[in-house]
Amino acid sequence: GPPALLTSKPSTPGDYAAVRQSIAGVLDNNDYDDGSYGPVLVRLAWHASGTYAKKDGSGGSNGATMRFAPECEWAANAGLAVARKLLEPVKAAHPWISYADLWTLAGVVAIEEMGGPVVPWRPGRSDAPDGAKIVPDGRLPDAKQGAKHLRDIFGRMGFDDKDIVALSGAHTLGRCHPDRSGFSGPWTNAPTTFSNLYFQELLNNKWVPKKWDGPLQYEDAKTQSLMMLPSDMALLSDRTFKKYVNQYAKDEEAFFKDFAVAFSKLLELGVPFPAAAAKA
Ligand code: CCH
Repeated sequence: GPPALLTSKPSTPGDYAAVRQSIAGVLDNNDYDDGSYGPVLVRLAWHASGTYAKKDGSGGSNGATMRFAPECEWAANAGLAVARKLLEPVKAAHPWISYADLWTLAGVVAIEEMGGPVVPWRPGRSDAPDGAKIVPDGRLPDAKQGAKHLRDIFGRMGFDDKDIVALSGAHTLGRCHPDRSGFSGPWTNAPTTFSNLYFQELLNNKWVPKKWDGPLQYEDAKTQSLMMLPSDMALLSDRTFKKYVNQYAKDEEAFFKDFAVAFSKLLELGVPFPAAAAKA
């Protein structure tokens, strides 16, 4: 049955520590993937936020519009219903929190529980009604593309080259699912631990195109058990990106620090916080 925290009476509005505990309580499950829902929760927080455009302030995590069609049906969001459903009992135990705050907080808690940095997070997002105007499909990155595309997509959100590489380090977590994205396999051998292993694997393996029926992806020549997307490989082939890959592979502390800043910023894009609110 569900953890005790989820069956007790609704928590006090504003008790984010209680929400964090409930999220931590639903993370582990030996029947799912590598034993943790952490990675897919991080992906939900990112896709909820990564629709933002700086030039007009549209998109972003505020509104939690991925609850509704068409956003929940975008190809880029395939598989994220798993993460949204997982959080329903948490929402039921803490009905006062908005979905938009819950989804972003869940990504933050998952990263922390998997051994990653503390990511500054504050509440303030509200939920939009079904039928609210949403952004067009196509704002999330396409794994088949390279460095220019990454700069276009992340530049639209206001991120620079260093931010792009730091955020890409989240691929140390989780895996690709053929029934979701069409790609297959994990980037590291420790997909439920947040670390700088992604950068080490990128640098230390010989990556060759995988011979299979699926879309172009790369596998490590030696064990053929790890993968890289074409968009991951762009971090190696672009000189500026590679400089940061080298740095983060050597210095996990620097990666954690830069990731925490960039991920926190990502989750806050477009959110109308009251002017003087402090970070919780
Ligand atoms: Fe990612 N990502 N991501 N990604 N992603 C996929 C899975 C995860 C791209 C494509 C894919 C970020 C950036 C990019 C995660 C976090 C982040 C998958 C497989 C594809 C494809 C989905 C599947 O099949 O389940 C591309 C392209 C980019 C370009 O930059 C960023 C930024 C983040 C977070 C900061 C995580 C975590 C996963 C694993 C999900 C899981 O279910 O295991």
